Amino acid sequence: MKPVLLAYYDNAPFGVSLLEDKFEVINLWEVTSPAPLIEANRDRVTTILCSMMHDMNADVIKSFPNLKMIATYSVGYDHIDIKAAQECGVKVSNTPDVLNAETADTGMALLLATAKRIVENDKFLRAGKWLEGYLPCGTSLADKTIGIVGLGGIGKKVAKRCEAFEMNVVYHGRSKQDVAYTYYDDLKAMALECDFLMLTCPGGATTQNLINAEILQALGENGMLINIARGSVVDEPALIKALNEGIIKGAGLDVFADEPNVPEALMAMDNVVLLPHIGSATTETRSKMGQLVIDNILAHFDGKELLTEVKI
Ligand code: 8YV
Repeated sequence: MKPVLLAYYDNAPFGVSLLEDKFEVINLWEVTSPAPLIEANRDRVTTILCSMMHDMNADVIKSFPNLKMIATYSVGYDHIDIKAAQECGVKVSNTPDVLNAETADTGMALLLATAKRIVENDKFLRAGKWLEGYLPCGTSLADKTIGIVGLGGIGKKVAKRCEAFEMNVVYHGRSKQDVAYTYYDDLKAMALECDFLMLTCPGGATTQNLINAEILQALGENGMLINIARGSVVDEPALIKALNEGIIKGAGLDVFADEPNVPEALMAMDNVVLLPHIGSATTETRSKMGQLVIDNILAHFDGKELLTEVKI
């Protein structure tokens, strides 16, 4: 009998059907009420394929007595209790690196769109308002300072792109790195010097609400916030207040506190560009992520080291 792989996610555009030789694949994403399927197979599940919207907390992990591996179709693993997984002898793989450039590009798209009021101008033109004049001017990127919060793989790609846009790049993170950009160990001190903040750090307990009212105040009335990390990194009510009251000038957001629910207050604002968490969403990059998920699962099946194991 083949081991059971529980697929919470379809791994698009790389179908989980590629694993059917070795596993009995149960596609939870195909059914409207997955609970009975999970119950019927709980004891036989050895492998879970999920993504960042599937909460793999300690209770979930422990409820599968024969679980050996969780493969997430995401670089982020804040939805998985890694400590609990390790305690249960469950290996975890993610999809780092293959999406760095893509996610950084999405960050740049949001940066440009927010600073240059691209979406607002598009709506303005389509509404036939060009005949009446112009919207107020946008904000330059060149010669401005951008503070990158979390200079990991994605943050470094953002930094490189910002250099090409003739921006001054500074960063904040857990530790100083061997890079040419100025490091701030104090986030507020960095925000005071920045025109833009770009969030590229991991989500989870250590970065929860890192961007709060005080940091937004420090960023200031001409400042703009770009978030391609996790919604949890930003105190969302504080951000809404800051945008409403002109404490900061604008925001470009790919991620939200309670996805896919986006606060009405943000939807109503013209100085905000909103995306439905599409940081890595191109056919090319999603294919690479999907391939990496499958390669990790097959490596584990064959008793080999995982290609990209999450270790803490
Ligand atoms: C998601 C992401 O994986 O990789 C991450 O951490 O947040 C995204 O790339 C993607 O949206 C699929 O759910």
